[in-house]
Formats: sequence, C-alpha cells, structure tokens
Amino acid sequence: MDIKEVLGCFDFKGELLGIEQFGSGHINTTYLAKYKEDNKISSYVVQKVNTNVFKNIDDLMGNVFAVTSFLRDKIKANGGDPDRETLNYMKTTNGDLYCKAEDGTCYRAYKFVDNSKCCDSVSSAEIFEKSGLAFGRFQKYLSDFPATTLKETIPDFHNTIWRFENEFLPAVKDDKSGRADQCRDEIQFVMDRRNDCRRLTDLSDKGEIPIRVTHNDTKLNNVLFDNDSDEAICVIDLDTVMPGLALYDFGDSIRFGANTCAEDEKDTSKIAIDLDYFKAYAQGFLKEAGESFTQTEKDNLAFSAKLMTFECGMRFLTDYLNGDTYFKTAYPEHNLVRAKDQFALVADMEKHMDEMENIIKAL
Ligand code: ADP
Ligand code: GN1
Ligand code: MG
Repeated sequence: MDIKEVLGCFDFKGELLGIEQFGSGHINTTYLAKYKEDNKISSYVVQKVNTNVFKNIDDLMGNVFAVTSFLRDKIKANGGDPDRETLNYMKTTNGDLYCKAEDGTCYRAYKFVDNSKCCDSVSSAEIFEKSGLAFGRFQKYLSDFPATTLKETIPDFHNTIWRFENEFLPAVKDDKSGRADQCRDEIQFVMDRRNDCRRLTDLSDKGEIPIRVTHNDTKLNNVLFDNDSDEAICVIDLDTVMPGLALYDFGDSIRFGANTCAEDEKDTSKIAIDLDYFKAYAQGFLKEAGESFTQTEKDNLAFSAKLMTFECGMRFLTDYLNGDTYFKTAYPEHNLVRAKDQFALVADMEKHMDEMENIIKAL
C-alpha cells in the first residue's frame, strides 16, 4: 500500500500539502503529513508499525488507546492540556484503531503536537532534568492504571537474564552471519557480567521491588519539548508501556542522555558518564515519581543505569550477530559500533559507581 493511499484510511481534513519521512526512532517508520483547510495547517504523524518487532498489533493498539485515554483524564484533572500533554491517536474512518493493508503492513495516526520538538541529544542539565520530570510524571499518572488490562507487547522486554540466555548465547552459538570472530572482546565483555543480569529480576521475584506500569523505552527522543518554553510536555512512543520496574525507566534514560556521546559514537575514548546530567535527571525523575519509591528501589537506581546500558549493548551485539534483523541500521557495522559504545559507557559507570551512588544518597 502506497503511503498516500494509507492517508485515505483516516479522516484528515483539507488538502494534502505534503508527506515526508521524519524522526530518528530505531523501530517504526514515521511520516509527517501536512494538510491545509481554510488557511489553517494541521499536521499528523503517520507511522508504519514494525510488525517484525510487535507481533500482535491489536494488543499493542489496545494498550496505546487505553493508556492515552486514561492519561487525558489525569492531565485534565491536574489542570493540564490533554491535547499537548499526551498523544491523541485517531481511529480510521472505519472506526478501527489502525489501518491494515492487504500485505499485512499496519499504519496508525496521531495529531502532531504543534510547536513542539524532539531532541536527539542532551544540550544542558536543565533540559535533561525536564525530561526526567516528564517521565517521572508519566509513571506517577499511570500508578493507578489497571495494570492487569495491559497486554505484554514484547514479553521479557527488560528481563536481562532471559535476554542473555535466550537471545545472546544462541546468537553467539549460531553465528548466523559469520561475525562472531570479529567481536570476541565484546562477547567476553558480556560473559564477564552474567551475574549482573539477574539482580533486578531476582529482587522483583522476591517481592522486594514492586511492579508498576512503566514506559520501558525512556530515551530522550521519546519525549516532546515545547518550542518556546523548552518544557518537556509529552511522552511519546507508547509501544512498550507495560508492567515493569521503575528502575528500567530511570536506567534507560541515563543510558541515553548521560552519555557524553551519541549512542553510536565510533571513538570510544570520548565516551563517559556525565555525572552532572546523571544528578539532574535523578532530581527531575524522583521529584515526580520518587515519593512512592521503596528503599530497595532507591538503592538500585545507580545500578539500574549500568544494567540498562549493558542490556542495550547486549541487544545491539545480539542483533549484529544475527545479521541486523531488529534495529534499523545506517551502515553494516552500525550495531557493533552501538554495542561498543554502550560497553564503553558501562565500563566508565563501573569506575564511577561510588560517585553515582553518593549522588543518589545525597538527593
Ligand atoms: P520508534 O519506535 O521508531 O522510536 P517513535 O514513536 O519514537 O517510534 O517515533 C520515531 C521518532 O519520530 C521520534 O523519536 C521522534 O524523532 C519523531 N516523532 C514522533 N512523533 C513526533 C512528534 N509528535 N513531534 C516531533 N517528533 C516526533
Ligand atoms: C529502540 O523505538 P526506539 O528507537 O525509541 C528500542 C529500545 C532501545 C533503543 C536504543 C521497541 O527504541 O528498547 O533501547 O531503540 N525499542 C524497542 O536506542 O525495541
Ligand atoms: Mg522512539
């Protein structure tokens, strides 16, 4: 189905001015469509959902509609603007939650949040703190969402030991693309940290850390900022909103935003944990979400940053070994570069773990 035909599935008003691919996500294919009616321009985000990653789109879209309608009520109750502070998904003209083409591809649409921007890197501690406030508020608002009604869109998403045993080890063993010899050091780096993989899942299994409704993919470019005020206004990319640990959301934000470099920097000597950014994010996130945190959650915040970075690096390496079937890549070595970047950050966090712990204790 041609993308212009897809537009016909939704009730976009006016004359189409143009549609272009945009954004920098690694999973879905995102387009921005602009329409003009009575001299007013309206923009919509149209996304082709990655059906290789998300196996059950009915479940996925059911979650997304349920969560956004719940958030709308919460935002209104708190005096906010639900048209700017959460995504507004549109049903198709048939009343479906998404549009399914004959070849099985699936598309969905939501209203573009006007006068907003997405950032791919942190430009100041203040900006990062604001993203922490937004993700913390998101978690707080969903604290009384009926979690059992949510479907698990990707089972074991942050079950690090499960990923190690069921994805990483088989990828090394099968060596489907003949790349394992090229990454012996990285494979060893993962093997050496096997024991880290079960720390949070064990605490959760023992009931020492509560299950909450979490976002699970809290990187900086999954939040929108207001163009004028620079406030973080709206959390996007709701595909992985599922029951999880608050620590996953904290750790994943640090992984991406407190790296002194981009996620795919080739010169690993430049990669380090920025402790000022770490502190700023922790302040923002805990201000909104931290009130209900248990002592065990607080005690594991610094570790969760290391674990989420390690897990992501392991996933990039696994995908490289499998022949790049999961994450979008721009060049053949991209996933390996990303894995090396994440492992350099893990190594630097290990050196600074005491400082990270002390920052959290002092908050
Ligand atoms: P993916 O799963 O591919 O990351 P996202 O829903 O995060 O999908 O969208 C991909 C990217 O598109 C985002 O990271 C962002 O760069 C851009 N994007 C999506 N929605 C908006 C929006 N409303 N305003 C600005 N940018 C957006
Ligand atoms: C993907 O979808 P996106 O680009 O926001 C991935 C995350 C990874 C991230 C690494 C559904 O996030 O888990 O941490 O890439 N999302 C999914 O940048 O796998
Ligand atoms: Mg995204």
